Amino acid sequence: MTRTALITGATSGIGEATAYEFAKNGIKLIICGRRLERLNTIQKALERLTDVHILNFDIRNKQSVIDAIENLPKAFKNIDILINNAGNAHGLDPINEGNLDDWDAMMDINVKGLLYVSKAIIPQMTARKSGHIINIGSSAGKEVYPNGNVYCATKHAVLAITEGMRIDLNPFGIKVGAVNPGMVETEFSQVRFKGDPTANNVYKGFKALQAKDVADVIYFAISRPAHVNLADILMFCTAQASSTIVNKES
Ligand code: NDP
Ligand code: 8X3
Repeated sequence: MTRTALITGATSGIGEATAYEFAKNGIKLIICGRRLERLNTIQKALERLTDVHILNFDIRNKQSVIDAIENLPKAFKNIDILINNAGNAHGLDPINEGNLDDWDAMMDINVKGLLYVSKAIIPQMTARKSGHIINIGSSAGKEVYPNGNVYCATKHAVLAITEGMRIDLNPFGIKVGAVNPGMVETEFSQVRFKGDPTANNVYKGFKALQAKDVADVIYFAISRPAHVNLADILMFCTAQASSTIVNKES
């Protein structure tokens, strides 16, 4: 039977690549994000492969999240797969110089937004006693690096929430796992460094992970047999050994 997936943060990077991967494999899609134009373009491109519905909301707005998911059309109401991907880093400053708005954004999007979407979808999964949730964490959820403070805290929280979900949803047969990438060349650094034209220099001198590399792993995770759950995947590009050790060409 055709499964339906809801992907947050599907307008760029890992979320967009995951939408393409799922569409190629015939999974029905609900794609989410704030940038409506991009959602429209992606919908147009993917509709040749699968049915695609758009949800346009800011994940920080609890009521918008609840309303959007409650009012899904009948054909998209039953969500089998939830990919909690929306998120970003905002700033890279020592804790003593951190910006409160950056901290709010990261906590509100990466942690609270993920919880709002999950809260809106989990009840239908528990009622049906099936479902699969994948939270996109980060290597930053496994270790803290200089100036990463609050971003790392949000990703540590994502991992704690993932474990909590897996434990609490276990009686319902719901799979829960995390995919934790190291550096991926997406719009992530442009957001982190607020549009600085040199933002993507962080990927210079080595071959970083690409969004499709992560999407491949996410698709692998959701295509395992019913009795197999990939609980926690840490992935790096070959040049990266840890958050701070990257083998760059000099
Ligand atoms: P991108 O910046 O390319 O994508 C971020 C996505 O999140 C966009 O689709 C954006 O959509 C969405 N998003 C951001 N803020 C909001 C919001 N307030 N409401 C709704 N959607 C929002 O980055 P990535 O693809 O790299 O990031 C995806 C995930 O992967 C994040 O959780 C990130 O922390 C994680 N990650 C990234 C790594 C990297 O190095 N790139 C490494 C490890 C993890 P829109 O702006 O349209 O709302
Ligand atoms: C994104 C990767 O190294 O900037 O989670 O934290 S990193």
